[in-house]
Amino acid sequence: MKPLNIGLIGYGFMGRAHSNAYRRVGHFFDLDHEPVLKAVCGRDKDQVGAFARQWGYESFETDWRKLVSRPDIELVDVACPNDMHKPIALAAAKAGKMILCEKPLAMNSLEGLQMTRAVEKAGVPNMVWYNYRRIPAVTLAHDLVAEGRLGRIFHYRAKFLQDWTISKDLPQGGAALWRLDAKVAGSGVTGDLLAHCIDTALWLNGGIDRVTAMTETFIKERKHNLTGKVQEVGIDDACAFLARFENGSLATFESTRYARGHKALYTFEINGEQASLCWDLHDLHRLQYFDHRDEGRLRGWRSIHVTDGDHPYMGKWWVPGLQIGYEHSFVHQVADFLDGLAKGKPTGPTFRDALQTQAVCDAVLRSARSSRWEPVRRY
Ligand code: SOE
Repeated sequence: MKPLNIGLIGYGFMGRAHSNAYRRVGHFFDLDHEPVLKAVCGRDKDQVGAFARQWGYESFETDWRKLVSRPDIELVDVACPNDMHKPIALAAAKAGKMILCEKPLAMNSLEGLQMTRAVEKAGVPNMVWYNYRRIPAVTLAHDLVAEGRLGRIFHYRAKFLQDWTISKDLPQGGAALWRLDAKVAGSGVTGDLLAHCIDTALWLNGGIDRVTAMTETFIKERKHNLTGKVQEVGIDDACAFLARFENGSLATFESTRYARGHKALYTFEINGEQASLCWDLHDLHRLQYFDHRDEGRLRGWRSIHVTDGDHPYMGKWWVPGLQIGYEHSFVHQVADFLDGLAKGKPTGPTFRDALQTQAVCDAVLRSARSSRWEPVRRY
């Protein structure tokens, strides 16, 4: 196996998810490359040093520019807050590094376009961590749709519900709470949660042509952790939108961080002329499937336990019936990236794919402001 030297920037929730994936992938997948945890970067020397020790990184940096310019780093993994994605990706592309970037690609499509042009001009392999595509049941849903089993698609329905920002005493800004700070996150649930739903939807059901949306910010002011002052909240706390896909199907999307009782309820349902399917992150190894072509007396929803050897990715894990979880979607994403690298092929979602998701997010936020249907720009 050829070593592939990783430089990770950011060591929060996603830094851990990615590091875990690099560590495990070679044990379960037969690959040409072996990820080497060369360096991790973060601003706080003590914390990043502790992270490096805990996860087995060979070294650490406190300045991302230094990490990007190190000749021993081949792949830069951008796992820090959204406002830093663009500067890091541009510098990494210029330095000729491969780049894996956390979602959403950027703060908006303009930034996303600059980043996409930069990686394409540099000719460096690139990918965005929309990990839910690689949960085996979601991949199976993709394959069933691609095989045409559902027939003509009429409806796509997705939601992503959480409840962790309901308290008005929760501050915004700083570690972990940057997601509530519009200057750092770019948007609220639209870029953080709906972007996942949109990425899956574009992958399963093709392009979105136009959208009409509404957003709300329920708590208008929160104390800012970095300034200590009570400041206006600029993010969308909730967003719902209607969409028309290019294939003529209609869709509804909804996301909020104010759905008491829901922690990470990502669900989608697709209704086709011949069959329907639905999936739920809280029961992630199951795919519900209904096929109208079944014999009438036996027709009904099948709950497919996606754990068999011939299900996507599952042949690499345990024995049939034993399930895997959330973190494995990241392992699968690294495995596919390394496989693409060996074959000289891009692995989706590339920056360009993620730019299209960003274009839908932008149209949604534009529509929430204009109260009109807005076209989605095609990239
Ligand atoms: C927000 O709470 C969050 O962690 C997102 O940032 C992730 O992308 C999502 O997968 C889970 O929820």
